[in-house]
Amino acid sequence: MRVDVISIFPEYFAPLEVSLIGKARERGILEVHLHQLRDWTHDVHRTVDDTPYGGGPGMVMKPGPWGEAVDGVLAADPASAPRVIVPTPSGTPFTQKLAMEYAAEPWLLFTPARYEGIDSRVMAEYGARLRVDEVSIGDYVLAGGEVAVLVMVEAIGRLLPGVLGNACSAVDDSFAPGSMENLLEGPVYTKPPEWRGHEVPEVLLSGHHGRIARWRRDEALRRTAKNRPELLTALDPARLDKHDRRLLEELGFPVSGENMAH
Ligand code: 6GU
Repeated sequence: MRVDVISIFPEYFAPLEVSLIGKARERGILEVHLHQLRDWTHDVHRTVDDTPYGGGPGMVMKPGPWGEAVDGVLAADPASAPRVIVPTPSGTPFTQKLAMEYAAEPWLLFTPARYEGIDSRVMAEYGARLRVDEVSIGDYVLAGGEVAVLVMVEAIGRLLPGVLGNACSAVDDSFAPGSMENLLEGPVYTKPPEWRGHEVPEVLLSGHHGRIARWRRDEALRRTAKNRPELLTALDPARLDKHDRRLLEELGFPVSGENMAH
């Protein structure tokens, strides 16, 4: 996969040289191209922002430099076209599902903004020719989109074939479609079996795969009830067995008749 990022702070992306994503780049699975937006300005001050039409606080990023920068990136491969991702707190939520969708693309272009965002005509211009998504990583406001790009590239990059050591690691991620769909993962343990008086749950040492799977599912349900109760109410009742239903009732989330599978 090729990833291009246009930003006034390309140095913000140094973490992409480290760890899993750094290794993926060394192995040629991921190709990252960073671009300085100011390289496409023409004034001595390398200006990228101006006051907003209609008034109001803050500054807006000028369309000119963005247009030239995006055109410059598109020219790298005129036979192809990237999926464009515009990070903004006003965007559609970034989810594991969207990460999986992006991981299947050959080319992504991220356009993280500072100030109050990019002049909307830039998204209109490229939206008419390319797939342009405005995407948010959560309900809080960052000072700029750069950290959001780091988050998204890490979530996407770890899904690329050959990036994770264990091919199954991404399969039972929380939020990944599959057997534990929309349940949080429960606690994990490693050696030693006793640490500072805390013991590893006996079932995990039992070697009994059926009991271990059941225990893990119970813990996933408990943790989801505690930390993300709204995920439990959205569970598909058809996927809940008798044991699930009894535990959910104990936890105060009875599976009501009207939600039951027909
Ligand atoms: Cl993508 N950008 C900014 N600036 N703030 C955010 C965000 C993005 N997602 C959540 N908050």
